[in-house]
Amino acid sequence: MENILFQDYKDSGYIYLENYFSEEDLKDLELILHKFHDNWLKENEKYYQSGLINSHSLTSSKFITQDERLDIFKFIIQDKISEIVRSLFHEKAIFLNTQLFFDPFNKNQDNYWHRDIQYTGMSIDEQKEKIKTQNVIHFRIPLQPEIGIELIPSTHKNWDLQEEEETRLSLNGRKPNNNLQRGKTVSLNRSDLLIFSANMIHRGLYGNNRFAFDVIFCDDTPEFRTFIDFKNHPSQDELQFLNSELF
Ligand SMILES: O=C(O)CCC(=O)C(=O)O
Repeated sequence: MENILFQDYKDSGYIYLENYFSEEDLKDLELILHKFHDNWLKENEKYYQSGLINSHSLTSSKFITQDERLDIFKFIIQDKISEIVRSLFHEKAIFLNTQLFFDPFNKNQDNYWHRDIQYTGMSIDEQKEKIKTQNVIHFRIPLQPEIGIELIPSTHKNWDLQEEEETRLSLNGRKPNNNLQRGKTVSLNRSDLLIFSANMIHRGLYGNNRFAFDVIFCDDTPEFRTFIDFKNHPSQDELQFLNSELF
């Protein structure tokens, strides 16, 4: 199973595992996520109303208790996740952060094609090189059925076609939400798992009151470590309860 997954990911940049989590796996997590989200919405109403579609850094949030934070860490390191992480990264991987994705306040808000790396300030030439060696991988855990993620297979290692680059970067009259020929939609249901490279061209499809938890891992390199906010990682005390090489 692990080698097949690795080959799939290597070729296409994503893996879709249908019905991967049980209700038992999700039920405690879901309560914590809703508690976080309800509080987050209250404090960030202004930003939500002006367009935010995600929150992040749940494990350093004041909205959850120490026990809830530990439960999130336990969810992240469970075998169902960490065995896949181990098989996808050539070298050691490290936990980067968490995000929650939801629908925009304005139901007509446009989605946008992007590669996460385009927001790092690197030149296009640097980005083209870095996607060949650097890995950032999202594990998306939908709690609600959602229209899903649209992605362009294999672009985790291959650069855009001209139309794709122009769309992502709003060039030559194209807009980031324009449809792309090679786009492939992966619809998601509660209990599915979608793993995809943040380097690849992708966009979230809004609707159905989506509510998805993303856990993100990256290469454990000095370069990435400078980006990691270690407040989101377990403390030495917490590590006693978490037997994992992912922190
Ligand atoms: O779901 C979304 O809205 C976008 C997801 C995304 O871009 C990401 O996870 O990097």
